[in-house]
Amino acid sequence: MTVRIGVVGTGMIGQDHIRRITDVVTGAEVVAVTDVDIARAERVASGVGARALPTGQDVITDPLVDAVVVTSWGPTHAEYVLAAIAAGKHVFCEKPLATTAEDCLRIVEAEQAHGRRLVQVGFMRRYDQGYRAMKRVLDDGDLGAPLLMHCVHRNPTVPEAYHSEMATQDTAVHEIDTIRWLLADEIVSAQVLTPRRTTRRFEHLQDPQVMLFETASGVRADVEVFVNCQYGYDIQCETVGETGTVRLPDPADVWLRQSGRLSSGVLQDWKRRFAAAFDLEFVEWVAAVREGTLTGPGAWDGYAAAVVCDTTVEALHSGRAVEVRMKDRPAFYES
Ligand code: NAD
Ligand code: ISE
Repeated sequence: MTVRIGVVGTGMIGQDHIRRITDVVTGAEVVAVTDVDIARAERVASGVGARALPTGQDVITDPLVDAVVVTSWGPTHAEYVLAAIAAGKHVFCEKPLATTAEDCLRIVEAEQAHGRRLVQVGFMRRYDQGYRAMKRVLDDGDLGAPLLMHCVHRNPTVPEAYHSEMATQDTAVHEIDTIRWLLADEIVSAQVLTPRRTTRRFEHLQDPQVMLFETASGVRADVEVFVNCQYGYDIQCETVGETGTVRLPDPADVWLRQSGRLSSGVLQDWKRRFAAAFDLEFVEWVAAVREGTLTGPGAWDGYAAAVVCDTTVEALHSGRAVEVRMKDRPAFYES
């Protein structure tokens, strides 16, 4: 069976996922798209032989759409995910699941009322081969108990619209999910350090920031977010265990020896850094939709990330360590 997909939001990542579903994934096709910029939706639709429909609701309720991909702006996600659950359709939602923890909880409750998992959140690092290899090492237990994690998330530049809270909500949200997933542990407190600010930033922005997280089992994780680092897109992660450490590999590249220098390139954006992870994310999601058994990051992970993000933003404003106040995980989301 071919999974017929409707896409809500045909901006940058929406177009990239449409290309991916069309050219990379087998067993799926994009049949309908929409965007508030309807001319953009029509342009994108014509490129893949899909229909451009007037609204997200039209796409979600269309009888020819089996599953939905939500790639519109963050504040619109909750409405579309809830509509997809109401229609009984699988929905892949780019991060964030919703922009408030309350909305994430409404989604969690709606999904439980429906009775089976329908929601997957776009935390694509869980599909990156380096992160997966690190998870295998940690799960094997050869390093003993994990004690510390050191993470770095650098972007070359960000636009003026990017504000200090987005360092958490838009950027470190990926580390928040990977810390929870790699350690199979919950984050229980957050603190934010605000070092000397780079001169290469818009005036309103605190950049860089250092986030300090503690997990329920006592692991300490530090995350450096530096979104105007100038030199490239750089993601690093190291976990320190009792008998050794495990570190994320840098993306493969050739080493150049020339003019007395040894050098290799640094990628410039998330699109290329995680291209293979995005591909695998969609291959596995489509396979799971066909089988009706979702295993990727779900609504509970979206909720947990949102609560930790809210706590981290509170910590940024207060300058203090703040306790994470999260609901207990329902049995529905165990395993
Ligand atoms: P974008 O601005 O390029 O695209 C968003 C599109 O949504 C625009 O075309 C806009 O017109 C459309 N839109 C806005 N409101 C809408 C509505 N109510 N109904 C239908 N369409 C609507 O943004 P983007 O960079 O593509 O980001 C989209 C989402 O993807 C964001 O939530 C972002 O956080 C996420 N994202 C994830 C990653 C990742 O690494 N996983 C990377 C980039 C973006
Ligand atoms: C962007 O939205 C992403 O999700 C990227 O992965 C991240 O590196 C960037 O900082 C965000 O703005």
